[in-house]
Amino acid sequence: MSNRTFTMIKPDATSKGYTGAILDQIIKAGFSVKAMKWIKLSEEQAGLFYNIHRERPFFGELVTFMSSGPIVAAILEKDNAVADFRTLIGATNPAQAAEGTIRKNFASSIGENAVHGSDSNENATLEGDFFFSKLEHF
Ligand code: 3AN
Repeated sequence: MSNRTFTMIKPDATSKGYTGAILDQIIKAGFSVKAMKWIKLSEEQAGLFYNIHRERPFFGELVTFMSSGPIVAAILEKDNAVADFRTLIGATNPAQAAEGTIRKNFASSIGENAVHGSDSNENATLEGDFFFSKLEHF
């Protein structure tokens, strides 16, 4: 699965009406969509997804935010998908994100930063499997 990554368009971006523009930027950058769903997470589900951050000081804020509205979850395919997608979205803190990146264009703060992108091939697989059954991606 080294040619696949997992993304979420986060509640700040869906609520501001940026979903279409963000998907357009992702597709124009050469990614193809292999699975996609529009879904609202419960606090429990958001906590499970971000379990690795459970001990971090921002965990409660992160879970509240990620369950505050709908998200778009998707599996994306492209050569070198994980690294290329991290480049496309930019730094975690949009104030430090490079010009033209999705977070520079659409994010407002380090917590509400518009999109998620997997940080490794292993996590891309785990995160994709969290949202999609085998029947839902191909
Ligand atoms: P990234 O999403 O760029 O891989 P991580 O894995 O360090 O960043 O953090 C996961 C998520 O936790 C971020 N996307 C962001 O929403 C949130 N987060 C990270 N650092 C902070 C922070 N200092 N304050 C609030 N939320 C944060």
